Order: sequence, then structure tokens, then C-alpha cells
Amino acid sequence: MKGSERQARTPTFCALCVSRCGATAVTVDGRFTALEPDPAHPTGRALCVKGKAAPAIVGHADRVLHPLRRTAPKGAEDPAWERISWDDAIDTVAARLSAIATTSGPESVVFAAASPSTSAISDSVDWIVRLRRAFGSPNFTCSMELCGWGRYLASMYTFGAPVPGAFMPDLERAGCILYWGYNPSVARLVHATATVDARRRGAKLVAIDPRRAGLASSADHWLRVRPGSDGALAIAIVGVLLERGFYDVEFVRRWTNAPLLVRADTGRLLRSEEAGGAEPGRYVAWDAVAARPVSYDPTTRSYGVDEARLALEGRYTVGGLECRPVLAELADHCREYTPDAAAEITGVPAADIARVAETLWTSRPVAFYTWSGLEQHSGTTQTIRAINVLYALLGCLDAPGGNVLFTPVPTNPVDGLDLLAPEQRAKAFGLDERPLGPARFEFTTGSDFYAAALDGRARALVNFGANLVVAQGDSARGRDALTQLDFAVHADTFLSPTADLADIVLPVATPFEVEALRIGFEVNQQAQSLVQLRRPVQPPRGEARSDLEIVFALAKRLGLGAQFWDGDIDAAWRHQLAPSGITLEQLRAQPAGIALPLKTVHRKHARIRDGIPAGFRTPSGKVELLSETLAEHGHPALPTFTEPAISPRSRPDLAVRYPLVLTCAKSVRFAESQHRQIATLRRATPDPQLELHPDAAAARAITAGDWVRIVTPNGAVRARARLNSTLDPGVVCGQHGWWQGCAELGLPGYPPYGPDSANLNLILRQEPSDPVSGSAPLRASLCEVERIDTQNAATARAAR
Ligand SMILES: Nc1nc2c(c(=O)[nH]1)N[C@H]1C(S)=C(S)[C@@H](COP(=O)(O)OP(=O)(O)OC[C@H]3O[C@@H](n4cnc5c(=O)[nH]c(N)nc54)[C@H](O)[C@@H]3O)O[C@H]1N2
Ligand SMILES: Nc1nc2c(c(=O)[nH]1)N[C@H]1C(S)=C(S)[C@@H](COP(=O)(O)OP(=O)(O)OC[C@H]3O[C@@H](n4cnc5c(=O)[nH]c(N)nc54)[C@H](O)[C@@H]3O)O[C@H]1N2
Ligand code: SF4
Ligand SMILES: [Mo]
Repeated sequence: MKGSERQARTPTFCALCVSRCGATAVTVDGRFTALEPDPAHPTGRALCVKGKAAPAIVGHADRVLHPLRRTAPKGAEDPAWERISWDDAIDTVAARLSAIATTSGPESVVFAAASPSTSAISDSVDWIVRLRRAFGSPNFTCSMELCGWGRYLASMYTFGAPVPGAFMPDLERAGCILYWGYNPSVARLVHATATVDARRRGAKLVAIDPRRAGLASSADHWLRVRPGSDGALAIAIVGVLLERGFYDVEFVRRWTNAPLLVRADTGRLLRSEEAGGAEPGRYVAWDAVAARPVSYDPTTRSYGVDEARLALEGRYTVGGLECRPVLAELADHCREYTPDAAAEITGVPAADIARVAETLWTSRPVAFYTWSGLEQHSGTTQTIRAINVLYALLGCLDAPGGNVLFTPVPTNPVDGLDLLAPEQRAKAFGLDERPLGPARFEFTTGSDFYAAALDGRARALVNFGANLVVAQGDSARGRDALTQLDFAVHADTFLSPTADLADIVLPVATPFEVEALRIGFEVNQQAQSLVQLRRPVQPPRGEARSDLEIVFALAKRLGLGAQFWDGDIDAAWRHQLAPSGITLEQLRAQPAGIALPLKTVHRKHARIRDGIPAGFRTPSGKVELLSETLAEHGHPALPTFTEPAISPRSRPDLAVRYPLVLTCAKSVRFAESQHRQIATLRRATPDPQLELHPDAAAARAITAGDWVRIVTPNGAVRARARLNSTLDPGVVCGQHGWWQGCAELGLPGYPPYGPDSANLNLILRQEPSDPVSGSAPLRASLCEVERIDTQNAATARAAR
């Protein structure tokens, strides 16, 4: 470094993905040159290649630097962007949205955002939600049904709480770690490093994944499950746990609905009044000591007798009705999936199923995490239910070393829950079709949004980043839906196939150019206790602004200034921080952040207030092994496996022509559909990949590195073959998100639609989806793989 250059080092964190790794940013003469790990930060042990590439991302030539307006009609190959001023852009957006809300109702304006797991939208997503609610729209598309449903919302129907989304695995104390459809080595670096530490001190690791990827390669047990058959596997493990008495009787009796009696005739929980009792609303259990029924009052969470007396097995006649406890019903239900039967369905050997059940029991406490491998299926909700029931039996919830809700920093909520009127909430797209699904929580599935855009219920889109046409199945439907809208504004750091369908594009600053307030880093108590005001490392390039500034400016121009501190972001943050006792001034003076001395409180369900234990936020106040809520809406009350809608077993007719099961996984070098333009990242993975077993390749005369065509009933896309002998020969694994070129390396982009596409979602579909959530079958479908003949391959190479 020359003597005249000034180097500065700023404590920060990388916001490029869900890991949010603590870091030090290095600048030279005010220019961002390097990002380094910050071991003093609770998430700062390491950075991934994307984080290290941050300066290249910030400085990339393709950044959007100015507000843009399209001048060509939608559907034209080139939108012919024209530069406009911020004032013009915000005025136009506000005027169009207001007009559309007046004529078609605010619900016709759909808001969208990139997922907080793949982008820095986590800086501002609560404020985007606040804007949506203040505007009056219940419709928000944020990949919830593909990314967060199982972790956060499906688990509400078992635990009344987001497990493992918010009740995080306590990796520091776990005796056994269970990763199911989750590969933290790629997805969440802090979990990967903490898992390596845990294993060093003796924790066991169970990985359930069709591929032996990441930590699975050294796991104590790796179960190679057929994609989408996880539900059968989970039910089989539950069966073994129950059969061998591998469950926490005390927890199960006291904290789950296991003792409640189920009517043999209806399959529903017996109510006290049905058995001649005088207390409506109460459930019934069997007191095995007194040999008589007792009623359970969900409001006081009390049976009136010691829970230790409650029967968990047997058959009883109460008021003339034949009944048995939920646990007995569950045990019987699981018998359909003996390890042998499950082995047949899942491809996991029966002995391994039994061994995993034993490890889970003998190595408690168990901490678990599930993610994408289980989210994107036509049976996601029931699979998650089965795993949640499995987890409940182990009795580790909110116990040290289990899945724990670490104590958060006290703050004022800012997502504006009270700003949206109930009558507007009721207009959420998809609520009628799936009343228990994402719409109930104000999330709109991609498919519901497209349907509404295509039939005119949705008229406008306010999109903070989401690359919908590449992220959602059926990209061509996405294009058609977005083209139908009267108006769309897209805020982004880079252009994308989705931005190309907008009327106005707003330039967004990268997280390294703007201030942001992060309250809690989630993964353990130390991390969750930290508040950090991330400082800009360099000024925003061009005219780029933060999403937060855009939200506040737009709110003001829409006449919603009163709900947005009149556009004053500092004032809003002060309000948010008030209960913490930490001030903005303190945070600005201490860019490494301020930690509160918070302590974890375990087993919060057992805390007693006014003589009543807290319990769980479910209708019964207990963990619901049997869910009447699901049953009332026509879904199975006990976790039930249904074969993936498009699989060799459910569609043997299709499997004749498309014999391979197609799933997908993320790339360590790119976040979702981003970062292909960054040379340091693209160099090591220049082309879209398809992993397949050497035998499957040989049977098709495919060798490693060949260009192949992945063919589904919906079309074909290209990828390069990569051999992976850990796969079942009948399973292949693709990558979604390929569209961008990399000019620096002379590597091509791929059209999002059409014959030369490499966009996996072009040939996947949003339906048939999960009946509860609408989750799309992106991870279990059928395909054939063909070598692109030499001549075509040569053409493909020449085209680069
Ligand atoms: N087949 C298949 N499809 C999938 C998946 C899969 O595994 N397989 N995964 C699904 C999952 S889990 C998800 S989360 C979705 C992801 O879908 P998206 O949430 O759309 O995420 P990305 O594809 O990463 O695109 C993010 C976009 O946000 C922009 N961006 C990045 N940072 C910012 C920021 O700070 N502000 C703003 N305004 N924009 C920003 C990027 O430039 C990019 O255009 O895809 C889903 N689609
Ligand atoms: N480097 C990087 N990090 C990321 C992202 C990224 O794109 N790149 N994306 C971010 C986002 S938005 C998300 S949602 C997370 C996702 O993080 P993960 O969920 O870990 O992501 P994946 O690698 O897609 O899927 C995990 C595993 O599921 C397996 N799998 C596929 N199908 C099935 C199945 O049917 N059953 C089971 N049991 N397993 C299956 C895959 O083989 C894969 O190893 O990562 C976040 N972090
Ligand atoms: S894992 Fe990589 S991209 Fe994600 S926050 Fe950490 S350094 Fe950034
Ligand atoms: Mo995601």
C-alpha cells in the first residue's frame, strides 16, 4: 500500500444471506476493498466465498445506479430503460398506486420482497410489511411457501410456535444434532461452524438428505431418503420410538395432548359434554389410578388430577363412547409404516431407521433444523407435522441442548400488525382455497399471486427485489402474470428477468453502503443479545438508496407519513429500540454493537402465572400430536404420508418416459438466482450443474462435464453433468437460478424462457401443491436426462 493511501477497518456484518456473519470491512481511501471475518462477533468465525466477494458485488459494473422507467411495451425483448429522477420515480409510483387502490381496492396492490434468507432485505422487511399494512393490502409474496412455511408456520399447528425457525437448535449443548433437508455448510455458515465444534465435543450428527453433502459426509448417520418421501421416514421413526418406549413420558403426559381421549367413531377428541359431563369445551382423559374419566380444561391447562395418573394406552368406554388416548391412536397409526414398509418407500434401509431412532433417544438432548429439502413439496405440511411430532416425543423442546427460544432484546414491534383492518386481512389471495395456509398469516403464494394477476384481482406490484419469474415454478406463467399488471415497481441492486417486467426500477444500495439496525443474530443467546447498527462502509454508488429510505419516502408520498415518523428513520429506530434502553447514539459510537446481559429461560411452557402454566399457543394449550384444527379443514389429524404428487409411485404412467426423480439444492457460491455475474464466484462454477449417479450417466452415454438436457413433461433446460456417486441412481439433483452472464469471464447468460434456457423453474410447476400451504413440488418430480449431442454441444460452446 502506498504511503498516501488511508486504510480503515470498520466492524460490520455481512447481510448477503441468513448467516449474517460478523465481519470487518476494509476500506482504502474510502473505497471498500475487503471483507474479513471478525472472530470477536458471535457470528464472525468465518466468511464464505460470497462474503469475501462483497467488494466485487458492490463495485460491479451491472449495478443499477439510477431510477429507470421503461419506454418499450411490456413483453418487448428490451424494456428500453430511460433514466429518471428520484422525485419523478416516487411521484409516479405513489400516483399509480393510489389510483389503483381507489379503483380496485388496496388489496389489488401486491407487495413482494426477496427472501430475507438470500438478501439484505432482512434489514428492512419489517418496514416493508408496515408499509403494506398501512397501505391496506393483505397480499405479500416473499417465497414463504417455498422457504419458511415448514420452519415457521406449519409448526404452529403442532407447537403453536415456530420450531425450528424461532426456536433455534442449541448447538452448543446438543447431544445429537438432526439436520433434515438442510445443509448448513452451504446455507448458513454459523450453523456449520457450530456443528463442527459440537461434534468435536462428542455430539452425534444425523443427516437426512438424498445426497451426502456437506456435514452429511461425516455424519454418524446419513439417511439417503428418496426426495419427497420424508414423511414416511418420519412416521416410521415415530413408530420405533413409541414401540420401544423411546419417548419422554413425563413431557408427553404433561405437555402434549397425548392423554386426551379420541372417539373411535369420529376420530375426534372426546368433549366432556359428549360424555355426559357438565363442562362444555373441556376435553377428557382417563385417570388410570381411579379408573375413571377426568376432564381437561384448556383455559386452566388442568386435569384436576396429577398428570402422572393419566393413561397413555388402553381403550375406555366413556358415556357409552369407545375411546382411547391420542398416544395409543398415534402408535397404531404409525404401524402402517414399519421400518420395512418405510424402507420400501424411502429407500432407507430398515435397520438404519431403527438405529437412528435409537441414536436420537440415547443421545438426547436433540437439536434439529429442517429447511429447503422439506419445504418444496406437495406434502410439505404433513411431513413437517410428522417431524414435529417426532421431536415432541423426545421431550427436548426449549430444554438446554434442544430447540430453544433464546431471550430476545426487548423492542417495540414495527411491522404494524394493528395497521391493517380485519376486513382487508380477509381479502388475502388464497385464503378461501387454503384457510390454514400462508394467506392466514398475510403471505401470498407465488401461484395465488399469478392467478390473481391473470384474472385481474391483482393490478399492481410493489417489489423489493424478489426475482419471481426465476424463483417460482412455471416461469412462463410468471411472465404472463406480471405482463398483465397495470403497474409494477421493482427496487433492486441489479436488474433481473423480473425487473425487466416492471414499469419503474428503483436503484437499491448494497448493505455495505447503508446503515441498518440489526436486533439479534438468532443462533445462540450471545448472538441473540447483540444489537448492531451497521455503518456504511462506503457511500452508495450512483443514486442508489436503501430499501428503508425507499419505504419511508414512498410512505410519505402516499400520505402515510403519520405511520412513518414523517419519514424520519432515526425517529422510527428510536421508537423500536426504546424498550431495550440502548440508544442510537450509543450504537453509532460502537459499530461492533452492544450486547445486553440476557439470560436464556428454558421450558417457558412450564412457567406458572396465577396458578396456570403457560403451556403452548394451540387450541388445547398442549403440543398437538393430533391436530383438530387440521381435521376441521379436511386434513388428516395425525401426521400422514402421501406420496409426492409427481413421483415414480404416484405417476407410473409418467415414469415410463421420465424415469428419474428430480430434486435440487443451492450452490455454495451463489445465493439463489444471484451472483453469476461475479467473476470470482463464477470461475469455479461456470455452468449450471446437474448431479447424477455414474450408473445413471453411463446408461445414457453421459460422461462428467457433458452438456445435458433435463427433460420434464413441461419442457427442457440445459446443464452440465456432474457425477455424484452418493446419489441413488434413480435420483438427480439440479440447481435453480441460472440466467445471468458473466462478462468478465466471457460466460453466457441463459434466457429465462425458451429452448436455450438453463432456468430449472421453467420446467417445474407450481401445482399440484401442498393442500395446506400451497407449497410447490420443486423438489420431487420426474425427468429424463439426455446428452446434448456433440454437434449441439459445440454450438453451445461457440455461443459462449
Ligand atoms: N427450483 C427451485 N426454486 C426455488 C428454490 C429452490 O431451491 N429450487 N428456492 C426457493 C427459495 S428457498 C427462495 S428463498 C426463493 C428465492 O427467490 P428470491 O427471494 O427472489 O431470491 P433471489 O433469487 O436470490 O433474488 C433476489 C433478488 O433480490 C435482489 N436483492 C439482493 N439484495 C437486495 C436488497 O438488499 N434489496 C433489494 N431490494 N433487492 C435485493 C437481487 O439482486 C435479486 O434480484 O427461490 C425459491 N425458488
Ligand atoms: N450459499 C448459499 N447460501 C444460501 C442460499 C444460497 O442460495 N446459497 N440460499 C439461502 C436460502 S433462501 C435458503 S432457503 C437456505 C436453504 O438452505 P438449505 O435448505 O440447506 O438448502 P439446499 O441446499 O437447497 O437444501 C438442503 C438439502 O436438501 C436436500 N434435499 C433435496 N430434496 C430433498 C428431499 O426431498 N428430502 C430431504 N430430506 N432432503 C432433500 C438437498 O440435497 C440439500 O443438500 O439457504 C440460504 N443460504
Ligand atoms: S455465509 Fe457468506 S454470504 Fe452469508 S452472511 Fe456469511 S459471509 Fe455473508
Ligand atoms: Mo429460501
